[in-house]
Amino acid sequence: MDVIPEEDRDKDGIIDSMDVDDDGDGLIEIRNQEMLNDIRYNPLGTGYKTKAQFDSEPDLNEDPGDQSGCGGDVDDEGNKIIICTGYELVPDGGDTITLTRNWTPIADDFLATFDGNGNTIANLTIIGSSEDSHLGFFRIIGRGGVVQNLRISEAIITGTGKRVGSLAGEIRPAGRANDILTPAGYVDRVWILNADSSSTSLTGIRVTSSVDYTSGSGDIGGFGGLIGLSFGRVTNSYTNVQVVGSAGEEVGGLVGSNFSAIILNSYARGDVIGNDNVGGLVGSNLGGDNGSTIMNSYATGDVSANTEAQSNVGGLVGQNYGAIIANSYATGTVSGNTNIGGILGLNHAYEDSIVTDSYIDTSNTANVIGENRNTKTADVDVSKEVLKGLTQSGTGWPNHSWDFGDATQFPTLRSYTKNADDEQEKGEILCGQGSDWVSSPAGQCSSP
Ligand SMILES: [Ca+2]
Ligand SMILES: [Ca+2]
Ligand SMILES: [Ca+2]
Repeated sequence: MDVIPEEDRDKDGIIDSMDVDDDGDGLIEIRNQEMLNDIRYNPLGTGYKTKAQFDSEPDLNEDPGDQSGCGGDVDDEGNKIIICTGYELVPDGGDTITLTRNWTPIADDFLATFDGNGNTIANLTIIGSSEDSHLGFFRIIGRGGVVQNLRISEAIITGTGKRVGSLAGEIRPAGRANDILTPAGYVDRVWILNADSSSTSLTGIRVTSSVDYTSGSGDIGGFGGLIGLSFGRVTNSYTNVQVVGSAGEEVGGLVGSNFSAIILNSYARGDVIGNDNVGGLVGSNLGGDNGSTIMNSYATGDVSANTEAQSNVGGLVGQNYGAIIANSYATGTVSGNTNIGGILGLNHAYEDSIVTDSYIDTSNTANVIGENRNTKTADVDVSKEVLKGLTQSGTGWPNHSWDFGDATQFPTLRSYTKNADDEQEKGEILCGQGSDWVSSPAGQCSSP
């Protein structure tokens, strides 16, 4: 009887059942909950390491885990390039990995690529204590880390520490080491959603007791539907979750605190409740050394704050300090103590606190900006408009990012309505770095 040879899909000489990277793209296939959990044992993504292997050899330099068949490309001299740089989701039997146990956040510094391939992680439940800061599927998406094309459904994250998000507690900034610049952590096309979008009891992030908030750099509350504190980039992502920071500072539907960071083509739909600096999309947009930008984004949830003397509540952003908000809108109601605005609670006087081409609906009784302290008129250009039926000529917003719909529809973002695999339809991308980020149509960066 003939033996049928086992398949070697990427033809790297390692049969599929022994190959951790069957398709040779450098990303290790993750098929089930156990494998997903094992990612934590190699946050560099250079091999597949189990808990047993990690317990016997925690040093990745000594043992990165199973690298059988990693990569598979062949170099000019015919040598196989054996390298893996991350993970990809290929769920057994479908498009979802359903978690059956509470999740322990992965990695103090996730430095690899995690590509969901459009698949879903369901039932993400994290229960943290007051000792735990950095809660999320990942604790921290580190420098050079990339998370993309992932859906997370039915997420409930409950913690009492700082920096809490469904996907990650924090995204780290760019940095230079040995004269090599490594980019900031990057999140693209990550969607946090309900299994039943018509549900009235939205799942989401609930921070149930007080946070020991101490002002000063590096000590920020940061509760967001997606990310607690971001020093990186979030693009083409959305959340449909409720975010409750009952005593939280910097609370946002997408990102709690956006600090020298970028948010582009993203939106949040859930209601947001916090104490101070609370926004439908972002709690605090802080320029820091490199400036922050929120562009082509919107929020639809109602936003409210508790009893702090100064609450800074915005339908889109709570406070804006030395940072940019552009081409955006919000539709939620806003309520709180002081500095309450349909788009923005407080715009600081600090140089380059810019809010342009951003709108709330004419039916909204709130001010567009609660308190604007930037007296440079060119820096602030906001108004009430009839949001349904906004047009490109009326807004100046780029057609490649926005789908303006008809007179019965709010504008939506094209990156969600078009085929994401079509490079021409991916909408805007970011070109440049530091404070020089500009958005351009996909594939049109004029310089590296
Ligand atoms: Ca193979
Ligand atoms: Ca692969
Ligand atoms: Ca391979």
